[in-house]
This record gives sequence, structure tokens and C-alpha cells, in this order.
Amino acid sequence: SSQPLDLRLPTPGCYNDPERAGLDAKSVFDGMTEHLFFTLGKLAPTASRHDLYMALSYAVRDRLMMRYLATTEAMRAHPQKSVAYLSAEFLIGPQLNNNLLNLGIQQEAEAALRNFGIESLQQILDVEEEPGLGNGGLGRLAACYMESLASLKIPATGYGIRYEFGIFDQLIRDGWQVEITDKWLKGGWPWELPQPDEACFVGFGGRTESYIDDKGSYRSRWIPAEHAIGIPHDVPVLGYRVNICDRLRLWRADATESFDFYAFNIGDYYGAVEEKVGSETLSKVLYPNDGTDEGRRLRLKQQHFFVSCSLQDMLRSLDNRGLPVEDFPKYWTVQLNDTHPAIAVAELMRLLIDDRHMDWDKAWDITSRSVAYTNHTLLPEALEKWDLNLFSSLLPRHLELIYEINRRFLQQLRLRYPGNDAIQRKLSIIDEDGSKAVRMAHLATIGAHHVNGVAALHSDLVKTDLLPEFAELWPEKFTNVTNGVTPRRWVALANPELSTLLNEHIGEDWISNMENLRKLEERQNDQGFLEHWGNTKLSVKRKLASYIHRNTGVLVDPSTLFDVQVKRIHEYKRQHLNVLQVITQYLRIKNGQADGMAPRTVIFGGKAAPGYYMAKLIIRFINGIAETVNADPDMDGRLRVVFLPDYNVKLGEQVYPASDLSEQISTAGKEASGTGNMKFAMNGALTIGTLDGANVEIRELVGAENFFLFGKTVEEINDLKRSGYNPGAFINAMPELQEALRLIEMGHFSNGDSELFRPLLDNLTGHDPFFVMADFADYLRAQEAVSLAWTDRMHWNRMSLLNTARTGFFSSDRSIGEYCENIWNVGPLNVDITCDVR
Ligand code: F58
Repeated sequence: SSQPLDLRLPTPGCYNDPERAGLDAKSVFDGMTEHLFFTLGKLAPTASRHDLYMALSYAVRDRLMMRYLATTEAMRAHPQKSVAYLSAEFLIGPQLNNNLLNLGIQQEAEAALRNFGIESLQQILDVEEEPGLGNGGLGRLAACYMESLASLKIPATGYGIRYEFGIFDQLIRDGWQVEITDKWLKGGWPWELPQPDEACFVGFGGRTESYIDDKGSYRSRWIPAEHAIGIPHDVPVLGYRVNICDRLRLWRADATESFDFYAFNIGDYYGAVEEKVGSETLSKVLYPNDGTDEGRRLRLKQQHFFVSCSLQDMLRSLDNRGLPVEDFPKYWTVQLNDTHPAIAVAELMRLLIDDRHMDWDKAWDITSRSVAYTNHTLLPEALEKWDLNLFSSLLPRHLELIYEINRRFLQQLRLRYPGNDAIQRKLSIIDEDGSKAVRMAHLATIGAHHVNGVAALHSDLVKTDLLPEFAELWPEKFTNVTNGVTPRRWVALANPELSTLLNEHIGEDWISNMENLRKLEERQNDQGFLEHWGNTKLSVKRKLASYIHRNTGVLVDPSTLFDVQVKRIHEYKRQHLNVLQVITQYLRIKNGQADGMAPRTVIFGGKAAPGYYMAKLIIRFINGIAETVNADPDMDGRLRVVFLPDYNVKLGEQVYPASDLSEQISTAGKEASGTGNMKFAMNGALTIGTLDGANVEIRELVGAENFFLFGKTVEEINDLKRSGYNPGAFINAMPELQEALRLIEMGHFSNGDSELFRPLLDNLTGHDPFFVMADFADYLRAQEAVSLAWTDRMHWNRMSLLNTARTGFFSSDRSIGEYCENIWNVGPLNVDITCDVR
């Protein structure tokens, strides 16, 4: 008989075994070699760059796993409250460099790569495909928040959907946007761990029925007509230089086996296959809408799918640790990122009442103490409403529960406002004006203990314009958390040149405590330092110029003012206002009236929703102007216009650091916050902007003298609306604007085609819903102030420095700190790793 082998499991409590996951270059190299051989089946001499990317990523993932398991173990041994961030989108961007930075091993990785014949880490980073699991700001915010949660050591899970196809890739053909599918999974994505053992079932459709349970009580239950399975795919989210590692849990839809078998048994092979195909489409594709959203059945299914899986998962985690369901609010705080996950209010009630046999009051107490809701928009067309027929056919039991939530709420209203039927109709969850619909913002507001907007101005407007009666009813429920962005990705990673400068002069502490950038203010009058500051920006601009040349063929001069507008294309964001201003500059140059005008490179980037005609026409418009301007020798050295195709997180990382001027020019009251505005300012760009969203707070912090303000305020816009806005009156007062419009109309920017941009012109000269004409003159004036400021470069550099120094407030660490303190009531977890972490 053989002797038992002397095998050792990893030492309990030691998750940082240096032999298995050390952080020195040699260990990283060894890890890569192992993965090349055993995981990828490759030998080093024949490994491609993609192979090396995969090998390095797996080696890095091993190092995250140590911290991830330590975190899970700590939460099992000492349960404490955890954040569940529910979001239909997580726009996480490239993972490798962020994880290297947060582990502190960028240089070690570079050294390891040199042994494979790779000179710079960048060559490997370039290979990474980003998962585009979001449309824009909302999805990116969720990603920044996960990174800050981990960095602040707050235990958290981000719950979402693992879309097989994320936001489309954008090509530009003949000036038009063309969408192609994003195949982010095609080369294999090394950052996720599927956990099929933790799959959850979700029902759809069918009917409800009453029955008498074994204790003799009447109960309801749901008999769904179909099911899907959610398979969790976990992505570790490591904080900056900490031992805790949170997770993103993304659900992939699969078919239910039980149903397949049933169909096989009755010989309906085709039906079984159909069910499989049907449920897999649930997580197939991200809806590429930005704002306007017609009631799409599949989208509601997606929402219920990921919300139900996530809540079941939270309840199961209590069961697994032997914690009582009644303590749900003690161990979970559930944040709804907009109304997309708002069905959680009804689903948690259903799980507690139908599955756990809890009574209504107890279930409502638990639900309403656990859930909070963040609003991200005031645009009426973007407020989610579901047609009642659609809703009841898909979620009949949820509708019953919503009716009961609503009945109790309306009763409360009746007592508070006797005889006021109008207010009941206005606040009801069910919209009865026209065809009936479920108002998700009302469901979320009634079910949540807190409702917050995403910038000070926006949160005020939520209270005064969007939900005023709710705010009067529950004033303490409504609050503000101004958005933030992570300084790790958006400065430390994206702008290594600036980071080095900062580290040398004020130390590295700003990376985890961004208010420390204030120390820079001491240098604001130091000529040598300001020169250094300007040169640093210039060297980053050179890199972007080379990217532009490689990707668009346009040669741009890095010494010109880089004037940048990158964000989703939307009329309210007013890219067309920017273009009209460019045309004016073009005309001034043409007419020899351009003295004192700063030479500029005007850069645009952003995707349009595929069904949003006007947005797509704006892209065509930008490209039309770019073509005419860039081909005109009179413009040489004075004006260039560039449209960067396929704007995404990766490209954003190149753009923000290389910008001089940040265009934040939405119609006042329309942009809830903006987050790009923050990324620009912290990287030293000056803002030209309206008093909208977080622009207001940026201006207050950096100082009015370091910000180019223009445009009508929310009140002025409202006054214009009330008095019957007539864009013609503004146009008539501006001969230069008339000339610009006339040129467009003549086809000057469309090869003589006078029809191409007509819908745009008709829109602007007709009803001009976003007040482009009303703000044009003041915008032009502000742009002249920009030009003037650019002529005194030292002064410009000083303003730029002050923008960086004073925007530490916009770190997502500050935002998350406020959520923890004012909304979630959670604190940090101390993960005790017995072995030392370097
Ligand atoms: C954005 N919303 C806001 N929605 O427009 C922006 O002001 C804010 O800074 C940001 O949220 C973060 O708070 C946004 O990005 C979407 O992309 C939705 C996706 C789902 C369909 C409807 C639009």
C-alpha cells in the first residue's frame, strides 16, 4: 500500500503566497511562462502579442485571486453590510493596466515582458479589447464607483448583464456613422470566472394563482410560462494598493435544461431548440439607446432577468452564512443605477412574500429599508414607462404586487391631501393618461429610502421639476451626490506624463487622496514650473496627434489649441452649436478677419444611437465641415477639424490628457451631471461651458476666472419657453450666423448638395428645441475669450494648473464616501492577510 502524499493546501489565511503569486518581476515572468504553456498551449518563441497579453493577464488574475478569496473569506467569517450596485451597464474599459497599477507592478510587468522580447508594456496593452458593456456616462460611472468602492475597502458586488455584444463599433463611411457588432469575446477574455454552480432561475410570462398553504393561509404564486438560467460571470475588482478585492457579477442567460428535457420527452425537438435560442438572446446584446427608448419587450426581460438573479443571489448569501432573511437590510444595501433595475422593488417583495412566506408589512419594511435610487436624467423621453399590457404579459405577479404597493401609497396620499384627486393621478405608479403604463421612476421613488440626483443643480431640479410632490411628501428622502471619476484610471493611468510630474513635486498621495492636488497651488506663480507644466501637456498632445494621423489621415499641429468635444452625440449636448462656431471661425479666416484668433484643432468623438436620425446627421455634418476645412490651404496652421471614429474608454484615455479646451455646452437643465467634464478638468483642460450639471460645481471650485462661462441659465431658458421662443429673432441679430447658415444651405460643406443638411437647418431655424440659436452669440464671445487667453501661454498654463489643483473634489472616492455615509451606512472591511503584501 502506498504512503499518503505530503500535499499542502495553501496556508489558511495566507492568500499572498509569494511562491505562487509574488509581485516581483521574476514571479510575474514565471507566472506568464506557466500560463503560456499550460493555459494557452504555446511556447515562448512562437507566442504572439495576443498570447503574451493573455499570459500576463492570467498571471495578474492569479494575483487578484489571492485578494479576492481573502475578501470572500473575511465576509464569511465576519459578516458585515455589503453594497449591491445594480446597473444594466458597466463600462469597465481595459483591465490589464488598471490591475497592474492597483497591484503596484507596472514596472515588474514591463521587466517580465522584456524577457519575451517586448520593449514596452504599451505594446501589450494595445492588444486588449475593451468590453463595451455600456452606452456612456451612466455605465462608466458604475465602473468608476466599483473601483472606488474597492479602493475604500467597502465590500461590494456590482450586479449586471454579461452582454455578448456590447455597444457597437463605429466606422465612418462617406462621413456617415456605420455600426458594426462589437466582438469583445472573440479572442477570449481573461478577466472573468464563470460560476455555473451558482446559477439562478428566472421566470417570465404565464399566470398567477391563489392557493391555501399547509398552514391554511391564502397565498398567491406565479406560474411562469418560460424560464431562463442566469450563470454568474465574476470579474474581480481590485482597489488601489489594498488587500480587498470586490467583484462584478455579470449574468449570462442560458436555456433551462428542465424545459429542454420536457420538450424532448413529448417529442417537440424544435420547440426545445427554440426555447434555448430564445433564452440565450436575453443577454445577447446591449441596447444602444441613449435617452429615447420605446417600450421594447426584450429590454424589460433583460432588466427582470438580471435583477431577479441578483436578488436571489443576495438572499442565498444570507442563507449560506446562516443569517436570517429578516436581517437583509443589515447585510445588503441595494443601489438602483437609474430605473433600469427598479423592478427590484417588486421582485424583492415577491421573493419575500411568495417564496419566504413573509407578511406584507414585514416584506415592505425590509424592501424599503434596503433600496435606494439614483436618477440620471430629467429628459421626459428618457423616463422609463412600460406599457401595461406588455408588463402584465411578462410579469403578471409583479403587476399584482405593484398594484398593492400603489393602493397603499395612494391611501397614504388620500389621508395627506383629502379630496385631491389630481395629486393621486399625478403620483400614481400607473399612468392612466392615454394608454396605461407603469412609471418606473415612481416605483423606485416609493420603494427607496433615498433618491439622489448626480450633481447639485440636477438634484435641485429633481426636487422642483421632476418629482416635486414626492419631494414635498418625503423631503428627507431626497438628496444629492455629485458624480466623480476615479483618479487611478483617469489621471494615473491615462496621463503618466502628468502623474510623474505630480509625483515628483507633491508626492504620490494624490492618487488615493485627490484633495492633495491642492498642494499644486503653491506652484501657480513659479515660471519654471508653469513652463514644465505646458511642456508636459505638449508631449501628450504629440501622442494624440500621431494617433489622429494614423487613424484619420489628418495631420494636426500639436502646438495648436486642442479644442475637444467627446461624448454621445445628442441634440441636447449640442455638438452642432460647436460646429456652427467652427464655421464662423472658418469664415473669419476666409474674410481676413481672424486677427487674434488662436490656431485650433477642433476634435470631436462620439457614437449616435443607431435609430436617432438627427444625431447621425450631426456626425455627417461634422465630417462635412472637416472635409471642407481640412482641404482648404487658407486654413493651414489655423484651423483643423477632426472626427475621431469609435470613441470608447480606451480612446478617452488618450483624449482627455491631450486636451486644452473642454467643450461642455449642453442646454442648461439638460445634462444631469456629465463626468467627461471632470476628466478634462483634472487633466488640466479649461472648460468652456454652460451652467449645467456639474459644470456649475467645477466653475465654483476652479474659480470663475479659470472657466469660460456662456449661455442662458435654466431660468432664462424657461422664460424663453414661456414667452414663446423664436429662433429667428436671434438669427436676425447675427449677420455672421446668417452667413454660416447660408453657406450650409448652399451645400458648401456637402459638395454642393443643398438638401443634405436641410433637416438640421429646418430644425435650428424652425423650433430649435435646444436653444442653439439663443446661445450662439454668447458662445462666440466666450470662444473669443478663449483665443485671447491662449495668447498669454504662461497665464493659460497657470489656469490649467489651477484646474488640476482644484478638482480633487471630483474623485469618485469622495462620491462613494458620501454614498457610504449618507445613504448606505456601510464601512470598510479589514482584510487580514497573514502574509505580507508588498
Ligand atoms: C448620464 N446618463 C447623464 N444614460 O446623461 C450624464 O449627465 C451623467 O453624468 C451620467 O449619466 C452619470 O450620472 C446616461 O449615460 C444612459 O446612457 C442611458 C442608458 C440606457 C438607456 C437610456 C440612456
